Amino acid sequence: MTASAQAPAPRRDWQRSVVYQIYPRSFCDSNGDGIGDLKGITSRLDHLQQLGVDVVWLSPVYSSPQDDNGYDISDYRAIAPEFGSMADFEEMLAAMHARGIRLMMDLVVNHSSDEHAWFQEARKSRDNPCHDYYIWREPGPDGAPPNNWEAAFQGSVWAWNEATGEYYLHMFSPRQPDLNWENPRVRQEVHALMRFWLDKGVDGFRMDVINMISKPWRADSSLPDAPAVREGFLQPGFALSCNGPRLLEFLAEMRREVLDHYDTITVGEAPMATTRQGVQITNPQSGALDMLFQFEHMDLDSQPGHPDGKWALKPLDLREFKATMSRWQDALAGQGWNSLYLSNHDQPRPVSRFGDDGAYRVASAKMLATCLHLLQGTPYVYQGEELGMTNVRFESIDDYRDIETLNRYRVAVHERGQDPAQVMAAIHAKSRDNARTPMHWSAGPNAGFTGGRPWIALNPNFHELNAEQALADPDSVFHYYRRLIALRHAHPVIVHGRYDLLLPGHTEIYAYTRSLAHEHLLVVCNFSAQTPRFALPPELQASERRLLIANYPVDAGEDLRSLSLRPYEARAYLLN
Ligand code: TEU
Ligand code: CA
Repeated sequence: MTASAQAPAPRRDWQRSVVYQIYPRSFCDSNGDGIGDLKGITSRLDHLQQLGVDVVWLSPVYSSPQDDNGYDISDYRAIAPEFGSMADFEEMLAAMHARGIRLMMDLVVNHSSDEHAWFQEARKSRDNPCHDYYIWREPGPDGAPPNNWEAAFQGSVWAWNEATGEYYLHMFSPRQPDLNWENPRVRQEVHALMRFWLDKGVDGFRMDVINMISKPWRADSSLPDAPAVREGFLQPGFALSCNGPRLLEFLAEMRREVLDHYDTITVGEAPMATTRQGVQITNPQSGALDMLFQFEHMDLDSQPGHPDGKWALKPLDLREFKATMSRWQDALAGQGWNSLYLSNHDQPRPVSRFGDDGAYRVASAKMLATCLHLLQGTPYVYQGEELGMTNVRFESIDDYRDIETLNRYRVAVHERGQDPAQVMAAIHAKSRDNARTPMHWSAGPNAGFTGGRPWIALNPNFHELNAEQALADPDSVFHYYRRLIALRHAHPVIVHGRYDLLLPGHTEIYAYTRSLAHEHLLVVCNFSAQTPRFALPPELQASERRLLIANYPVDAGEDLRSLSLRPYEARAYLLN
């Protein structure tokens, strides 16, 4: 296909959209095998419609040995049997479309599963036609791996392939070999599989680690050891494999070959991305994608440069959080488009991480949502976030299922002799399974998630924290999210207004304004259990105000010139 003249005009309604992420394994099980599935999703679309979301991002449902819960795909054109059939998929898609909800699929093409036919072929011999679909290196001296890079899920990024006498590269698990995007045939295969799903009627893609498809080294170069941050151990290889020189070219080609021929919504996941790349990739004229997931705000509660990476905990400094969010707000304004998230299937629950999941759970969940949803960008809600679901604290490592968590425990405790209690404390704070315990639908058996035995244990707090209870309570987190989403749809200032940070140095309050023509939106959020005072800046004092939303009862006539905020209080006013 060539860049045709009949390409549809770019649609911008993703700018006023809210996206809801479904992690299918944990959403709703329809047949009692303990695993969430497509029919389960279809049966719960009322929930999404009531919430008012516009788009669903569905984590992978393709054929997969499930080494990394579907982020290891063995057939890009088939549905994994545990999730259902292609007919179930089509039924789900039609049911979403009937409700005006669009569907973004997860596109995982930095790597495939080792069970994908391409890799099964590629590993047979060096002259196999698929061999060059993957990234190979000769062994080092004594047959050792080519270098000291450590994979995201522990161990070397190199795995040995006996039949060819070579190592192959895997940035994640050894069962997720990296594809070689330098090979044009790989790119054509990806374009073809994207068309397959778009022709079926899906509306776009969330693209897994998309900035890893171009490696920052030459296809045939030998790869030197990474500098040691921990003597005698493997060294983090992640940063060394993102953002290669051909990234923009590969994405432009994908846009030209595929995306421009459909009406799509796209978001690229981009660890290590800078605001400069954010603009390059999401600029409406010259960029290839609508949005990017950047990670800078997700890194602020780990110690920078620490060899234990995300597991080296550090308390969040709100000033850093504000500075990071503001940098992205400012850099992309008019130049690109932000995606706004505090939560997804890889991250702990935001109310536990940035709020208070005890006495102030409801207040702080609402405060975090206020702060995020009134920024410029497209907000993402991860399943259960709209209920204020919390982190889980399994006592035994045996209750965890996530490959990253299990490998971390094994290596830290059994290979490095770290204190198991400390390792577990970090797992309680950061494990990806915090987000993956089943969705809480009701106070019934297994929270209404399954009639069988769930693949991962539930968070025991579902008795008092579940969708049935939340829908019946007008003051619930759910109804608060519903109102925030409706506000975005109703007020252009929330979508397009200019962002200005107030009080950058305040350690407890995150306050900002959004301005469009003569309209100003004022957002005040208390990130603490204290009662700090907020003073309205003098230039805003004369204006008329209308309260848009708040998480505590508010006296309409209250003097905003000096306000004592309650724990985790949030308010948003329209000022004229
Ligand atoms: O994640 C890639 C990524 O960079 C991280 O979020 C990663 O999971 C994190 O560093 C671990 O703490 C994507 C997917 O979202 C994730 O679920 C997959 O495991 C990974 O790619 C591999 O496909
Ligand atoms: Ca099932």
